[in-house]
Amino acid sequence: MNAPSTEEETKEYPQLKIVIIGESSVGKSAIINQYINQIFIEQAITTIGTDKFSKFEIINNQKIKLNVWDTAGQERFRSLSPLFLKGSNIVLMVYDITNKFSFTELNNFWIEKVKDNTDNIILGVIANKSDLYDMEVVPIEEGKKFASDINGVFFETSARNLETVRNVFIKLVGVYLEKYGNSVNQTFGESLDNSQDNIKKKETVVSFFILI
Ligand SMILES: Nc1nc2c(ncn2[C@@H]2O[C@H](COP(=O)(O)OP(=O)(O)OP(=O)(O)O)[C@@H](O)[C@H]2O)c(=O)[nH]1
Ligand SMILES: [Mg+2]
Repeated sequence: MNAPSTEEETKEYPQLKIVIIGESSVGKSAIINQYINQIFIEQAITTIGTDKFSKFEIINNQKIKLNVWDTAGQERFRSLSPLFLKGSNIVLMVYDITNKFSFTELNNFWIEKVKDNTDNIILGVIANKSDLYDMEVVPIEEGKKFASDINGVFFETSARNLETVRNVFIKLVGVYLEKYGNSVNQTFGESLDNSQDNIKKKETVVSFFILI
């Protein structure tokens, strides 16, 4: 086994599990890629199963490890994504402002999965693809109303724009820490492991399982 090589690998930090859900093509992976790697992926590469990424942030003077779970929106994976909601601290529900169905499915399908599989979470509702405002079919007011009805925090993002994406993560982690994080030494979410998780690391979690 190789010796840990960075400070992050040798110290334990509080962790939060962040899960991103929503219909296929709304831009879940694009948002995560922008946040973790500061790149925008033009082509659609549909997610198979679930991918996990890790990143450290300093928020409210607290160094914290964010474990971000990208899930698959395609209908054939629908039975699986809810499993990954278990143990989450923050859930991001994403829709595409140019796709009405992606918005109505948040209410018709996804919110129930969130309610059934989570406890004490902070919920974000993300109106993505804001750069395509001339093709908008879901008025912002509808998105805001939905967010407020489910006690979620509303955001507009474009996965092309780092600021809009980063704002979501920083704000929601801040809200989470304010609401649930009285003890900064506590380990949140999933237990700490000894693997050499590092910033920008990606793990494909269940893909092989789904393909058999
Ligand atoms: N213009 C624009 N295109 C975007 C934005 N976000 C994502 N896209 C594009 O939309 C397509 C789908 O994005 P993905 O991130 O793969 O969608 P996904 O939600 O991960 O889809 P699944 O993995 O199938 O669930 C890609 O071609 C992206 O480049 C955005 O904010 N603006
Ligand atoms: Mg994806």
